[in-house]
Amino acid sequence: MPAMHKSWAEPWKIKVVEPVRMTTREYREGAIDEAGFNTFLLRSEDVYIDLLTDSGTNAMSDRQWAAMMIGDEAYAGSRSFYRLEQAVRRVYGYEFVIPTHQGRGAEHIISQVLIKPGDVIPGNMYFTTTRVHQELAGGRFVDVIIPEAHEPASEHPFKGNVDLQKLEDVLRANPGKVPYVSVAATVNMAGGQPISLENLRAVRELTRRYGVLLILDATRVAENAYFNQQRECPWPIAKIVREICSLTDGCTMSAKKDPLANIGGFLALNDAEIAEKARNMVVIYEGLHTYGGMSGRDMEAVAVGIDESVEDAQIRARVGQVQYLGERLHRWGVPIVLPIGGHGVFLDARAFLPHVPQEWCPAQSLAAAIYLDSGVRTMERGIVSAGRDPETGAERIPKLELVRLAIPRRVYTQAHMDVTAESVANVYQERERVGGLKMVYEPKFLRFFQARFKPVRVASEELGVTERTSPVRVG
Ligand code: P70
Repeated sequence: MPAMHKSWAEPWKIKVVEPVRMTTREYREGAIDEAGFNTFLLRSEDVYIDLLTDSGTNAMSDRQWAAMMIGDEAYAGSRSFYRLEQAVRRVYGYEFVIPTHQGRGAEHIISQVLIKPGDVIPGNMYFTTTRVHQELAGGRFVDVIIPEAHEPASEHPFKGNVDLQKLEDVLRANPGKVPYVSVAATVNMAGGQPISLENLRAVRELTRRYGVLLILDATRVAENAYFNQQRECPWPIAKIVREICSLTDGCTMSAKKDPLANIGGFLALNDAEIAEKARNMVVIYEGLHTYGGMSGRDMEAVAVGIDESVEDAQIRARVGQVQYLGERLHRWGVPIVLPIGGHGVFLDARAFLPHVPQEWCPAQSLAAAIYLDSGVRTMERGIVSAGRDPETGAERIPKLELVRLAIPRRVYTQAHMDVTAESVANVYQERERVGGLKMVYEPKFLRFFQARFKPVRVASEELGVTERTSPVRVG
């Protein structure tokens, strides 16, 4: 292995650049108003530094681009599919590979194949698309993550761990009704927090004992492996990734994250019968089982990206950049989720805006305020994302009310992180001026993507101050 220096640096140099645009505050006021105060509805042209998501926003390597040129666009039996299949078998170790257009395509198929109406699916915290597909298949998600995961300030090194007692209680109380346990590595909604190998082994033991499957959301498994390496087990990343996968029966993957592609995903399994059912479903919703919604060149890019994603130097620099931003904010006293996660820094909007009640969507409002300050785009991960209970229609009130600054892979420099940190610190200094938002348009499914908001005028008596509106400041 090459010598590791104390400081990380990216194991690549930049060959192509894309200009970004800076705008005035006045311009951004118009843009966010037009977007209904929802950062998902902004035009990317109006964004300066885009930290909305690390999904599909990766910069590909010259090798990935080169591989795209030799993509085989055959409808059936594409050579590029077999390359992808080989990469998945080599790196993750699953036998059967079913390509999908992206992660949620794989989630849809595994949910339809394994879940019956009335089933219960325990998991280490919900993810929006994963849960909605479980519910659409007639299942109900039950959160069995450790309680520390819901505490932004808890510095537990593996906040993605499963509460084994809680899991066993669910398994015991629902015989024949748990088709599989759903485990994510890392846990997005908890702040990009890892699960430990030790915990995963114990979960594996329980699922064996109760005869249920264990399905991994492998979307950010290499990032999880980095934390395992640093905190638990000093193996190379590739070996840890392989170990995590070997403890599970299959995985869903969004190739838009870890595997460094712009689009794509797959479902991977070890059971031939389940794979057969899934392959039969994929042709209805995604495409033939040798492309599943991806073009041949997309599959090439994913295949090469999978190998790059488990290189030690690559993952160290990737997570290192996230840590750099998080440490800056933490040092300046900005409330963030600790420990700092793998794919982004999560601001604790309740602690940031204690004067904004949760029904006024503090995280949504904070994301709008940061955009207004600098043109940096972030994402709400709080009450708006949590949505409503499909049975009762009641609002879900999550304990975590967060704003995520997700870092695209290989896209921004340390200087971009500095500018971002300065902007967030600036909003923090002026936080008293940021108020709330109320939803004026609410879509039925995954409402956070398309919902629209209007600033709420905060009654001055409630705050003990004069005139405040949000997130457009008045002072
Ligand atoms: C994000 C993206 C996608 C994702 C994920 C995990 C742990 C599955 C998927 C689905 C995109 C996103 C999705 C919903 C709400 C906001 C943003 N996460 N599992 O930004 O994969 O997007 O390929 O269908 O994080 O975190 P895909």
